Amino acid sequence: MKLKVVYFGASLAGKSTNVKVLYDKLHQKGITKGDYISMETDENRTLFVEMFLSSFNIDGQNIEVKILTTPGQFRLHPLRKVIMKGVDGLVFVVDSSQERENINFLVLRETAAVLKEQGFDLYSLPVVVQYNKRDLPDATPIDELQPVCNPWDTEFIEAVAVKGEGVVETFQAIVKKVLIEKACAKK
Ligand SMILES: Nc1nc2c(ncn2[C@@H]2O[C@H](COP(=O)(O)OP(=O)(O)OP(=O)(O)O)[C@@H](O)[C@H]2O)c(=O)[nH]1
Ligand SMILES: [Mg+2]
Repeated sequence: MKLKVVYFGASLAGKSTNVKVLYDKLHQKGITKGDYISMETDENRTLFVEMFLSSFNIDGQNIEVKILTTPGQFRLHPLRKVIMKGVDGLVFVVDSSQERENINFLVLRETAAVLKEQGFDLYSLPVVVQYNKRDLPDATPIDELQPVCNPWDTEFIEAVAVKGEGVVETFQAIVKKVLIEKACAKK
């Protein structure tokens, strides 16, 4: 079974950090397939996409998950459409710093529009919300973030992606959600 999971979120929210750390951790466990592919600008900003494959067996069935990030910068908007094509599940990486609160919301709205153009409803897809940068001294309280950043009222995970905290947990949560969704769709 092949699955596609896309990490989206505001520019500098920590999407690339998540996916890099995740690759290293899954690679150590021997459940990656091929290399980590990345295209960055000079300032380490995502220019096009990062991606890798994770491949593992559950009860004799092979599951192959393609993990991608979207570029957060608004000028790269058209690329997001390509990346979202055929997506099975999403991780919304939220920047917890106070000054980014509005930007998180704008990205949510814009992502819903991008998906709509492709016949997907953001609010019906399996999603996990990750509140990243919880180490920041000005991190917005979760109670304040929830009404803005979690309209699904879905599972959320607190993370400090730079330290690897919450990264694998987020991945496990979204894969579980997608697999449950697929199992229900078969019935
Ligand atoms: N304090 C703190 N900084 C973080 C955390 N996660 C990521 N960062 C930092 O935030 C900055 C942006 O991280 P990236 O992973 O490049 O962000 P991005 O979402 O991929 O950004 P774009 O590619 O521009 O969309 C980097 O300097 C990271 O080191 C975290 O948990 N805490
Ligand atoms: Mg990036």
